[in-house]
Amino acid sequence: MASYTSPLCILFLGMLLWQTRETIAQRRAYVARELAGYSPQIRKFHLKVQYASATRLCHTKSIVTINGEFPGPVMYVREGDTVVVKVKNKVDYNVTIHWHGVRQFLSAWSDGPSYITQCPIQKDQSYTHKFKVVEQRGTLFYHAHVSWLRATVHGAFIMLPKADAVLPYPKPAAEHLLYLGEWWIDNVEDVVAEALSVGGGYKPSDALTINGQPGALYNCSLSDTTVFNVVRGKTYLFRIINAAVNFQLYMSVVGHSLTVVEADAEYTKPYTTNVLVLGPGQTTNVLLTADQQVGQYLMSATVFSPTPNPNVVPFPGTPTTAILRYEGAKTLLSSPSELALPNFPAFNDSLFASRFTTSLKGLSTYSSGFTLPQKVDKEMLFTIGYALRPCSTCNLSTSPDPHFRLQASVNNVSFLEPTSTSLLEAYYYNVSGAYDDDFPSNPLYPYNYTGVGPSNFFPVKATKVKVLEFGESVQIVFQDTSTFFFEGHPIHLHGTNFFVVGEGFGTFDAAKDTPKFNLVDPPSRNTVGVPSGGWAAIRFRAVNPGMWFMHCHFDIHTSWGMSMAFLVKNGQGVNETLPPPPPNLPKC
Ligand SMILES: *[C@@H]1O[C@H](CO)[C@@H](O)[C@H](O)[C@H]1NC(C)=O
Ligand SMILES: *[C@@H]1O[C@H](CO)[C@@H](O)[C@H](O)[C@H]1NC(C)=O
Ligand SMILES: *[C@@H]1O[C@H](CO)[C@@H](O)[C@H](O)[C@H]1NC(C)=O
Ligand SMILES: *[C@@H]1O[C@H](CO)[C@@H](O)[C@H](O)[C@H]1NC(C)=O
Ligand SMILES: *[C@@H]1O[C@H](CO)[C@@H](O)[C@H](O)[C@H]1NC(C)=O
Ligand SMILES: *[C@@H]1O[C@H](CO)[C@@H](O)[C@H](O)[C@H]1NC(C)=O
Ligand SMILES: *[C@@H]1O[C@H](CO)[C@@H](O)[C@H](O)[C@H]1NC(C)=O
Ligand SMILES: *[C@@H]1O[C@H](CO)[C@@H](O)[C@H](O)[C@H]1NC(C)=O
Ligand SMILES: [Cu+2]
Repeated sequence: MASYTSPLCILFLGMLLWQTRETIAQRRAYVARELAGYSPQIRKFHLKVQYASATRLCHTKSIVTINGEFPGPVMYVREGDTVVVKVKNKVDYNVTIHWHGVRQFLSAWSDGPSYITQCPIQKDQSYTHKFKVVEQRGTLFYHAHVSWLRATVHGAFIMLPKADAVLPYPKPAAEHLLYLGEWWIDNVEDVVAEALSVGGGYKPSDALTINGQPGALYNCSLSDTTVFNVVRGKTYLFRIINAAVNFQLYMSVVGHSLTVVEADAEYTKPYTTNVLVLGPGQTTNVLLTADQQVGQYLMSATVFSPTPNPNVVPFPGTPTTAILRYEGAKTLLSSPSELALPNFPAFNDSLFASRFTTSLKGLSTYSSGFTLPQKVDKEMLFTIGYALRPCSTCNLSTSPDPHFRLQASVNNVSFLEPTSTSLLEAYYYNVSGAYDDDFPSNPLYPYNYTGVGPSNFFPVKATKVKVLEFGESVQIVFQDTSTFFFEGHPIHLHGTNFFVVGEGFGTFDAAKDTPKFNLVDPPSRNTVGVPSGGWAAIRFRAVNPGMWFMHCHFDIHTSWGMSMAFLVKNGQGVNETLPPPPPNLPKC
């Protein structure tokens, strides 16, 4: 800790800021201000949720932002820091902020998902989060965790390794921050409200974005295209965050290969590829060497949607682009046709995505506070897929009967969000009736999940949690179902990382598939892309008491109920017991 105060360290942090400043000029002043007040143990931030005006795709609208910035300000912290963040809500929507992927060890009250660990922060109110960055380093992000507000309310949360830590890859010359996102011309909260009232699909976004900009191929966007400056011969670290709302994305750079060195803020064995696959909620650090001729090259992202055809789940078909510009490159971009796009796999190439994810190997079987369980205490199988619910006000032409609404479920339970308390408060204060603790560990009855399933795809709509005893080792197999059609689902768990020990296509077969699990070097993640028409298996140890949301990171699927929560009970020791809530926890 003493090394924090050394001038060398300040210089290092200063250089880091200087090196990244071209990417998003706005955040420079903010970060400089924050670091000026840096102390080794406590890092204080103020996030104000406020409106700002933004123009994209020839239209201007008001968006919800953090501190008026989109993407929001970058938060730099260091492993071991205590982070204190005051969030003030100045908009008409209820808001919470979630620190996506931060383990929140013994600080479940600061996790942020609305009605799970706290009631929302209402207009003109504030809430101060306090948590420690325990054994974590790398790229994560914070985002709103109410409805779909995270579309514009998000920013990077970068955990620098301890000052004396040795990086498992060569030190890059500089680093860049790259957010992938989606943009609607309409107000995003109106889009989701409309979808839920009609009961059918939703209006897809009008553009994909890189650092908030659609890029050269979209109308009225050319001059605002994001530029990443590089110098020929140097190697750069790109911190890539998929902050999109409803789509997995491919990402690629013309003429340059990308070496993955970290995923979801856990180091990986280096893996070199031309195309990355990121689900929403996933982050990936890659090394890029500027080893081509001096010039400009398109960096681009496009949708990976492993559904049967693009009409079932419509998506923006135009790739978003940014420019990788070498120092000394002659011209700025004057027309989109000047530069070639990368070669992407087909929009529905599940095999490519699976090759990518199974190529990621963890650097160790130790991850932020726990080791990979070689034996498990609780084995669970969670089916995930679409479903229907009766709805008298709906008119859904695509369903068997128009008076049904689209839903999604986990083990045939479609999550019903509480409205008058958070689950964690209900648990802590012994308030009965807020939830049931009988979430099923397995489907009600087995069937061929990827074949012709049962005709009854009408789930229970309920607030159910799964109780885990402190210290239990858990294995969950997520199984996509064929209800209507297959779909990939990026499943995110709060409160802990997990090891992804296996994935495959078809119906999980314990006898055949379990022996093939990777118990040697599985990646540790916070979001797993469950293959379309397939399964993924994860393992973790329940050593963080609290109420932990688990949900599909496609916001539309969470809106439809593809979520549940784990209640991890206290253990014996002081460091195994959830402390009381902070005094200013928002009230419902
Ligand atoms: C650009 O605008 C035209 C005319 O409104 C529209 O047809 C086209 O789809 C737009 N292009 C993109 C990429 O949004
Ligand atoms: C991908 O989509 C195309 C066009 O809709 C279709 O012909 C093809 O069968 C799909 N491939 C897979 C693997 O689903
Ligand atoms: C339901 O939607 C169909 C077309 O999607 C429309 O023709 C019909 O009038 C609607 N019915 C009601 C009751 O709104
Ligand atoms: C809740 O119930 C448990 C077990 O009966 C008890 O130990 C605890 O003190 C109660 N908490 C509150 C806030 O009443
Ligand atoms: C499940 O259904 C799929 C698709 O029809 C079929 O290929 C598979 O063999 C079935 N599995 C079992 C165990 O029956
Ligand atoms: C889902 O739950 C409903 C309501 O309890 C039940 O009727 C149905 O059989 C269940 N379906 C499956 C696949 O478990
Ligand atoms: C709690 O502290 C004890 C003693 O320091 C340590 O052995 C144990 O691993 C800690 N538990 C957790 C969950 O960190
Ligand atoms: C905001 O949250 C409060 C407390 O849960 C709730 O009563 C109110 O209806 C919410 N307002 C909106 C606009 O959702
Ligand atoms: Cu999903």
